[in-house]
Amino acid sequence: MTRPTAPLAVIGVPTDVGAGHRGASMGPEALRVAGLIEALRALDLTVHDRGNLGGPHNPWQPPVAGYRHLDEVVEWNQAVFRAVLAELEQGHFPVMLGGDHCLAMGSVGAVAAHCRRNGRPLRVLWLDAHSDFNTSEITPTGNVHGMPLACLCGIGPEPLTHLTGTSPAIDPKEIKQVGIRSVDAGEKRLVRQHGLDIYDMRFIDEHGMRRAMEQALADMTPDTHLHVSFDIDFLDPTIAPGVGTTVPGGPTYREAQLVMEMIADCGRMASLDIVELNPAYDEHNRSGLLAVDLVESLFGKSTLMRD
Ligand code: 4U7
Ligand code: MN
Ligand code: MN
Ligand code: MN
Repeated sequence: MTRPTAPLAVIGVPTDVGAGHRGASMGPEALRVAGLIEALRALDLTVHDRGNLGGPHNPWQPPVAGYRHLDEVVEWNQAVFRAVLAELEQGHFPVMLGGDHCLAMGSVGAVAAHCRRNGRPLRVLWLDAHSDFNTSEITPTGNVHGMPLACLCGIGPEPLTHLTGTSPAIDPKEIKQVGIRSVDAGEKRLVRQHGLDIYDMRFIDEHGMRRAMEQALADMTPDTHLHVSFDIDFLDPTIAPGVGTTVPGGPTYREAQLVMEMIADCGRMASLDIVELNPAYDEHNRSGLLAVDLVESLFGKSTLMRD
């Protein structure tokens, strides 16, 4: 088993401006209250809790020209981009506590910029019920948390596609998606057009989670930077009800544990988003507690092995 040796920098991103439900802004505190920081320290990791980033409040307006709260989403992501890049430059392992999934434009953008500067290959592992590849033309909702991967691939409004200076920030070939079970009609065309490698629930039913993860983690060179973007709605809603956009038929507790263990074993993870936890929809923080349990496995906690 491999554990990251870099000190972790935990960055709270209390935004829900990208979502269609209020409350993901309470996610960072719910994860801390569930014991995330202590759990990571108990694994002998060095953890700097940076507290929460600041950003514009949620004006709770309807979408304009296909985007809800575009200006606010841009401002939050500029802050995320700066904070994450600063941590990477100090050799830290950034852990973002969301907050809605729009924050991945800033976090993955910073990781991509850092990899580009240091000549390191990048892989983005997207654990989600949704493929988050919408645009203003095809989105059924206007919610920008459904668009981060398209923006990172250069499809979207200028201020979001150019957060890192260069666009596209990432190549679709660098993305692997696991757990997908909700893709909108226009979005389907787009993910096919861009050749995204998607291990959807049908694949997992037929071949099992082990095979899906083996393929999603295959062919990484030793210097590959693996960024994991963990949307809590990846999990089946019977075990994780605390999200705004539940989709039935997700991974079970055991399947989710295996996902985390296989990522830990691959030894490449160098940054992480934990997003979309919405305490307003949770039951006594059980989804927050489950997230902490799974994140422990992600950082190498295992039943039988210690080192
Ligand atoms: B999340 C949706 F229409 N596709 O675009 C949309 F179903 O970050 C949902 O994965 C997006 O939670 C969910 O609004 C975004 C919808
Ligand atoms: Mn340090
Ligand atoms: Mn998502
Ligand atoms: Mn999702």
